[in-house]
Amino acid sequence: MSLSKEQIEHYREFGWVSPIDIMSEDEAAYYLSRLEQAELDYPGQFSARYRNNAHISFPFMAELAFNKKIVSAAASLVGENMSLLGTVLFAKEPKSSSYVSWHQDATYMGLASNNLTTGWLALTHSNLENGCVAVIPKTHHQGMVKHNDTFGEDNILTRGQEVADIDKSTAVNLILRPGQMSFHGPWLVHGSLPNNSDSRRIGLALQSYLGDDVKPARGEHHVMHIQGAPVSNDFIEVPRPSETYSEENRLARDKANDAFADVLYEGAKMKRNM
Ligand SMILES: O=C(O)CCC(=O)C(=O)O
Repeated sequence: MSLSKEQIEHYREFGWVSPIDIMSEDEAAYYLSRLEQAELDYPGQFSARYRNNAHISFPFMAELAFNKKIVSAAASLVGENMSLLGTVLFAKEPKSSSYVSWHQDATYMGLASNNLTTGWLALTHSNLENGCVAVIPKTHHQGMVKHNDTFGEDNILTRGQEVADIDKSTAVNLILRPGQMSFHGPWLVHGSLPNNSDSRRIGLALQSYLGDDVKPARGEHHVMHIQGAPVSNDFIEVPRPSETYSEENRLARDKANDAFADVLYEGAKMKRNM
């Protein structure tokens, strides 16, 4: 399902596009139940501190990264030759104070081009009460801006990085039902508030789909080939898993996570216990 001309224009002008219907609520509930079962069966593998790249060791997560509708929508934004840098499970527990400060994705990613897009797939409802993602329109036009590292206790981001001067009055809330998604660009300022509801708020960020002109600017990057031309030798390619939590895929995930943590924390004053 390629995005329409209007949706692509909206993304280019405002920095995001949402909501996009990917799957039914029933299908999203199926993936949520797979996730919740896997959380029980493999304790710690989806925890707040180990939330990156579960798609490397769990086939049901990879299925989402390869979902035809998602891939074709992402290809409308970055081109047909695509790889995936990583996934992040953004789970906010009921009545939790976890939040995401205003930031741009590309800040510490260590990539040399901005031809990438983050897809955020809602596995639960995502709304004002439970802290949906909010975006500041058109901020991507200013390129990369300065962030301050706060390492805030409840801040979900690695370094608690934050853009200081933001006009929050223009923020737009991306309200999604389970099975809908949004895409935002790497320079769009966005964040989210705590979950004040009695239920979990869970989104899977496909972060990010990379076009074929994207190269590492620094550090080691592990990517999964999604479609089109093979991944450039500048990246390390990780295989799509066919087996749940095999030793090989578990190690591949750890290597990808360690390498990405080195990239994200480069030059940081401290490191969280990841
Ligand atoms: O899930 C959230 O609240 C924040 C997501 C986010 O920052 C992202 O997907 O880039």
